[in-house]
Amino acid sequence: REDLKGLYSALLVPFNEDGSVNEEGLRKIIRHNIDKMKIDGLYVGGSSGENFLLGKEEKKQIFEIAKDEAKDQIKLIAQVGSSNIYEVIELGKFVTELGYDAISAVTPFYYRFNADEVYNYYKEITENVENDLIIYSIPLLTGVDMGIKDFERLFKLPRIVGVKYTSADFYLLERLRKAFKEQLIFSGFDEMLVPAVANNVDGAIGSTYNVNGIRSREIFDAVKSNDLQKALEIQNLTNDFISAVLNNGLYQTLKYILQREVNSDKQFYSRKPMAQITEAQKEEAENIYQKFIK
Ligand code: NAY
Repeated sequence: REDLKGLYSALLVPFNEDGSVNEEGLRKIIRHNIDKMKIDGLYVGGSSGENFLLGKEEKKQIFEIAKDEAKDQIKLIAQVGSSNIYEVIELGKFVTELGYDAISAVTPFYYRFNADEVYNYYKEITENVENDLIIYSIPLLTGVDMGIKDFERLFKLPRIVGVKYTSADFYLLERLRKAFKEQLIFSGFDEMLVPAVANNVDGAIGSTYNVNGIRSREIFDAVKSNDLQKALEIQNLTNDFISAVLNNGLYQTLKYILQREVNSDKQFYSRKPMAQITEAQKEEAENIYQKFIK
């Protein structure tokens, strides 16, 4: 469990124009994360990987490529969750075979599942997949809001080792941290890294670390060594970057920057129904790249 701590990029996935996975581009992004961003691990199959737009075989393909490229150089967490529990279990077994360090599963969404249903979903996964599991809580996108009692019950399940907490509720984060010292808590909002680390999270998982990993590590370390002034300075600059990216289209802009960083002559497309980057967005993405990353 201790070994899983650290800074993870939520892996972005480049697609070809026809919607298939751009394997060469994906390998380059993984290398960029390992060699240049010096990241501790990758979170594969998250929102940032456009995972919820993909079929089962495509998810497997991405899990395989990521493991094949990263080998044992960094830690790998596979997000296998969805509302199809049989697929979740199949993917969980698949990535465990491949050697992933842990699995993660988003709360089941779309239907308004009650707390018992959410609990039973995790219970069933942990009973069937022999790997550590990190709950993926992202109420903003799933509509599933969990309170301290819900977490308490889930954390008693033997294989559950923590939560990827993508929420701006710092009161709940503070309560969770105090109550569950043994559980791993990963912060999910890159723009709120300072307050998350100040609340003693064990790590962070985010999309912007794919291109802003070095600065994010500096923020993490500065808070840890009680240099709040320095941490805030870098967070301020980082958030100028993140705000610009969010205003211009999150995944489109990050993928444009990655395409520039890894020198790919092929465009990194998004998966439909995500929109493709427009000429005006490209121009702004280039400005952002020149200003903050290059
Ligand atoms: C993932 O891919 O599952 C995530 O990392 C979730 C965390 C990201 N949240 C979303 C909604 O994309 O990194 C964050 C986020 O992109 C970043 O903080 C900018 O808001």
